[in-house]
Amino acid sequence: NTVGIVGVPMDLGQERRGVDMGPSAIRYAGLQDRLLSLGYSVIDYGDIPVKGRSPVQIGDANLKNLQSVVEASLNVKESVMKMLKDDVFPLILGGDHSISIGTLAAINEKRQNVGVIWYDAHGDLNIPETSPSGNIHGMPLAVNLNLGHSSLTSIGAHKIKPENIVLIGARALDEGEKELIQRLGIKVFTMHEIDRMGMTAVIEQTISHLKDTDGVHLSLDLDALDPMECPGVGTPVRGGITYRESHLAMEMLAESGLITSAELVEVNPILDDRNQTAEVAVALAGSLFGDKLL
Ligand code: DIR
Ligand code: MN
Ligand code: MN
Ligand code: MN
Repeated sequence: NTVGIVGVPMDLGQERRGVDMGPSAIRYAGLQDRLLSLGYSVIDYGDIPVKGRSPVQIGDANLKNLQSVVEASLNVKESVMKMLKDDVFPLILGGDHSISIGTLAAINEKRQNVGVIWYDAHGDLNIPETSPSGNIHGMPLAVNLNLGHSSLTSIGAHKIKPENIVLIGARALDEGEKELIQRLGIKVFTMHEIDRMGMTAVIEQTISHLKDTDGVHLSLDLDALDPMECPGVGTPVRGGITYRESHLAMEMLAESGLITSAELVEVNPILDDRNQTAEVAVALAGSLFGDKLL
């Protein structure tokens, strides 16, 4: 069993500096040793080249840094396709959440009926017409539904079906995102459902919702967790998922055997408290890869 790691030092999908150092922070927090201690082989594919920020590209309507994000996404796609060809488990380290455009583009080339768990305070379901910010990290899940600017949607040929998506931890959805969720009937467990049903039932229902897919990609935005546990994120939203609930979620997903790829995104060491958020990311990866307390 081999895990392939690739870093995407990407910060062009949003406005806070520092999230491009996420891959270093997560590696420094001991990701590789964690996986080795669980009995996996690990291949580190290094980091994907991502352009610097300046000069800021404003050209296209409400899509900041569009051209550089497209270029980086094509490189992410190529690298994840290489991992899939090598038959390793792809584990992608962000970078901001715009990296998912490339990761899912690759996964969709290989698999037909891909499931996605979007563990995030946000929906990332904006399109340029609805985005309040113009930041592409608020758009990748929409792009994976084939919605949005054609230079983003054309990065991947096959798209995710709305019924194969589950959002967990949502608590900061924009109006356009709410409308899209209703219209497409996307399954969402907001903080309300997590509080009300408990994480056990949320993950049980997630697993049964996605059981007939052809593998599930876990897209883990660390801002899904409460900012008290994960302060090192660019867009913190209070009232988030706890550390223990998140471990439980990862442990149950590990037991399900459904997860076939994953990414850890939005870790920003500049905003962090002594690399705590990267350490949480590594701890959760441990549970996702089958670590047991006993
Ligand atoms: C907001 C923030 N919905 C936007 N999105 C974030 O700019 O589109 N996603 N932070 O993780
Ligand atoms: Mn940069
Ligand atoms: Mn996100
Ligand atoms: Mn988020």
